[in-house]
Amino acid sequence: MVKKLFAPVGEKEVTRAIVDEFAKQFSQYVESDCLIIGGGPSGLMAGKELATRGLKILIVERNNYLGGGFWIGGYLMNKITVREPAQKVLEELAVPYKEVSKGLYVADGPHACSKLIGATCDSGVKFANMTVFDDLVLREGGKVNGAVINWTPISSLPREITCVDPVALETKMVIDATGHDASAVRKLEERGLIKIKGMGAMWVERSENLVVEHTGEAYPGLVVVGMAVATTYGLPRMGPTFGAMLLSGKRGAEVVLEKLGIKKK
Ligand code: 48F
Repeated sequence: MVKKLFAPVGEKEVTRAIVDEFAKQFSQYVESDCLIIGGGPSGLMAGKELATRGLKILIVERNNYLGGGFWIGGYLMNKITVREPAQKVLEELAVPYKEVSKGLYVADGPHACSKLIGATCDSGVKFANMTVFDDLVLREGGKVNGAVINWTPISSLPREITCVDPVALETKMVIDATGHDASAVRKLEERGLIKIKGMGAMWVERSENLVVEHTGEAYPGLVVVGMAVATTYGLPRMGPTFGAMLLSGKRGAEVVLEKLGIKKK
């Protein structure tokens, strides 16, 4: 005789709970205030800041897991670094860190990444994971008004097995937080609407400042954050230091608020 520790709920109730809740949320987020493509450090940070201000935010992430490159510092070693003043963001997130030399701080990747994901979830951001960004929605006058998405596994199925059309989401602003790929900006380049410069060689001291400085609206309705900024504007890469990703995410959120006419706090 099995002791009844759990509630008497069967398979059909479990399946229905998943389907109903997923469908309800998906339907609600077909329209949002801001759609963020990419759930790495810059996208998560931007999402957290915007949702904290009460905006309806969806992050589209092609992987099952969130966090992008933030789990691992570099070269498969799970310590992440930030340079002054970005340790203040680690403090905000309650991530333990230590100063290893003047102005350079180190933290555990899994701890920093899971805290950032947790804070983003707590702020009210919703996620479409295993979902790949496919294209932009462009309206007359050229403003970005949404994104076309599909299930990630669809792209690895042979054409003879299936051809599944994507679906589209409408939004007021899109943020490209896809890292080195700059996937959303690339869609504009494919149409001759923008010219991508491609990421420059590594130079940490210059790159972090430049990435934060260039964070902004690259095209009406499209804000670029994180490493996608370096790719778009030909800025040097920075390697495994993440301060600029966190601060660029914050800056990107400020730009979205400005564009939507929402006052700074
Ligand atoms: O690469 P990623 O972590 O970008 P980031 O936020 O931070 C960059 C750093 O991790 C590091 C660095 C500086 O410290 O050089 O690389 O700019 O996160 C980007 C996320 O976007 C997802 C991808 O899976 C990752 O989680 N992504 C990329 N392309 C798509 C996408 C796409 N087409 N559709 C959906 N998600």
